[in-house]
Amino acid sequence: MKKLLSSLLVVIVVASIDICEAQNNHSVKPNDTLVIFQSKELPTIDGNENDPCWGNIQWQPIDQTWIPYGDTVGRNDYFGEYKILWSKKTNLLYFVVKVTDDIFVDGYRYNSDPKKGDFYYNHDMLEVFIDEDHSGGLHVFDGENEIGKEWGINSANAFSYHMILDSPNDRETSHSFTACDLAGKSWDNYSIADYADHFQDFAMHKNGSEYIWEFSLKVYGDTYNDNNKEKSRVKLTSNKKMGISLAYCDNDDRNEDPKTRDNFFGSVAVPREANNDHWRNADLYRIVMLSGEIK
Ligand SMILES: [Ca+2]
Ligand SMILES: [Ca+2]
Ligand SMILES: [Ca+2]
Ligand SMILES: [Ca+2]
Repeated sequence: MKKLLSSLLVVIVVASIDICEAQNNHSVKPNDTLVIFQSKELPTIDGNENDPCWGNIQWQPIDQTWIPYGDTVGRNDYFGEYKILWSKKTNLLYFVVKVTDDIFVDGYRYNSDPKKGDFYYNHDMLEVFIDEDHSGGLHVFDGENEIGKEWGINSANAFSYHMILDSPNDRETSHSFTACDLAGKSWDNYSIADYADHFQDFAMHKNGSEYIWEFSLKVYGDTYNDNNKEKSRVKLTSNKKMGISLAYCDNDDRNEDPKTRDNFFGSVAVPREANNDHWRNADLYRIVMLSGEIK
């Protein structure tokens, strides 16, 4: 009896630890390696997931509510998932991301001067975070001294692509977007970069409240320099490890001024104290591994 009681206790303790750590039943943790298969055929980047190569790949969730932390939202308000493939031939990563969002709040207008632009993250927007060498660490600025310690010494240590565009009309597709990210040396001396040309192809298709984002991405290393991009372009190879997370900013109020995001959803479970860290720190990006296996 005593033995039974103690094993019951162990079960209860383990179960409650699990409840504390997991924000929901499908939590993916940063260390749960995502194997990215090679693509036999390349997907057509048209905002349609019907390419045979996508059919062979499993959906991955973007289901962790980072803001407000642990919040639950209805399936109609937001639902998101993604797939990734890679190609040796084109040296590109391919993504398809399916998002349900009841109200699409767009209207962001890009300006490289942060004083003149709107805050992009208060509009509906997809984010892709990539740390090519899975180094982790800070990546906001090319900072020196104290700034470097707090915000990073190399902004190219990892990229956070804030992908934003106006919604196409229903059953139509858009091919142009902005990929915003911070660049510069400090909060006194920075700009909003547009890295849209890091994406070889891009499409977003609207079908009612469902949005299919499909795109291909070039991968750059941490020696990246805007004036000589190709020099830091990384050759994708089998068994290569990287850090990649995806996230979605959801705002559902078109009329508010100023706009404020309602929710921020991410593809990995993170602790409460790191609920909004991806944009500045790559430590908790999900580990991915490029597989030699062709699907
Ligand atoms: Ca397609
Ligand atoms: Ca929504
Ligand atoms: Ca890095
Ligand atoms: Ca929305």
